Amino acid sequence: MQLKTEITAYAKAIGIDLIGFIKAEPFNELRPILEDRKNKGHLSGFEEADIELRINPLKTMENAKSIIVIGQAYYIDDTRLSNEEPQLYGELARTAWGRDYHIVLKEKLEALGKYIEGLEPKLEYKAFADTGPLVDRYLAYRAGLGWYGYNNALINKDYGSWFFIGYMLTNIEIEGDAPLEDKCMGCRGCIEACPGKALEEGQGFNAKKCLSYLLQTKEELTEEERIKLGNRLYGCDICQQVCPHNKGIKEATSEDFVPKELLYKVNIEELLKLTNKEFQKLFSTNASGWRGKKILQRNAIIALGNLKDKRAIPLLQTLLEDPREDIRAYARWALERIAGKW
Ligand code: B12
Repeated sequence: MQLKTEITAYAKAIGIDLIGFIKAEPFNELRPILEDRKNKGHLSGFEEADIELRINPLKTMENAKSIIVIGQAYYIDDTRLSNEEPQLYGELARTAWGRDYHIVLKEKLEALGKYIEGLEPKLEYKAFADTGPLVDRYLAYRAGLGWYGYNNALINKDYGSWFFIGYMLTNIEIEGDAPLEDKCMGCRGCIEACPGKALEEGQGFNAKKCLSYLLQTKEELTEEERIKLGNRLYGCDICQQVCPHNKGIKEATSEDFVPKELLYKVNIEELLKLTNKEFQKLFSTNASGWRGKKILQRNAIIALGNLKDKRAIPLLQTLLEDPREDIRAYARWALERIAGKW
């Protein structure tokens, strides 16, 4: 108990918003959920494909005894945002505001690991945020960080669903926490508001219909899908924005998730003219950068079509000469959309 209290206190001191603990044991109860999604073809393909690895922490670290799960709040109030609004802009979802959360959470976990090593020199650990094999939301649910919403998000009473999840498998025994009793109020607001109709009754979810997926996939997008994207460049927040559990919640205290060099309203003209080096500089520490320049530029071209702003025509016309065939095709589509064809 002493160890757990000390770890928790240190976590708070270094700005970790939420922390909980669970035993590292197979989570067999997850198997039917994952198999069902897989059989229906509703997984995104971005998650670990091997179900055994997803449900059994011992396959990743055979001497694991406990899992420390952390949550990092990322809601930033409008008053902390720049008023700058480029003429033609595309929007980043909150997940891509400020510093890349993968980096931020990894730093927190590493700092925590170092601290625990000082208390328990035999400590071994493996830390992950988002890209690890296990199911992050389930770990956070089991560790008492929140409850599931109909929007599939894990929701916390203080921070709503606006928190990222990270975890650390460790070889030390720590007493586990229990899941919360709280529940989603079941208003169905998210199910109705989801622009892609990805959310289904009974906590179902078809990732392939989620706008967040469409903005990341390298597959060619249909006309209908392109139109649904609006002027989004990366991520979609609608199912969280409409959630009543997200009203009156606490802001992120750290500055990490305040957009700085890269505003959340991204200047599309600039984005479309970036060299590889400039892209690297601006996007390598942003969560939207992992999919590469071409996907973000594709989304920017679709956004120009959807904005239906004639000022975009000269820019789109230059892209008709782009060496990349698919970029030329999306530019043609955007010009037709501005001309009123779609
Ligand atoms: C692949 C992926 C995606 C895919 C697929 C999303 C999905 N819902 O499966 C896409 C690209 C669409 C996506 C989008 C987003 N993502 Co994402 N994503 C992931 C990733 C890598 C794997 C998700 C996964 O395993 N899906 C499979 C399903 C089965 O798992 P699940 O989502 O946890 O589903 C749970 C519920 O459905 C619930 N459940 C299912 N049936 C039932 C039945 C009952 C009765 C109950 C109570 C519960 C229940 O249990 C499941 C197991 O936990 C995780 C990180 C990770 N490694 O886990 C991040 C993660 C889920 N994403 C995250 C975020 C922030 C987002 C976005 C908000 C980003 C954005 N702004 O666009 C959206 C939200 C979309 C949504 N409503 O889910 C956060 C969520 C944080 C939170 N507080 O919930 C995570 C955890 C990343 C992180 N480490 O912080 N994402």
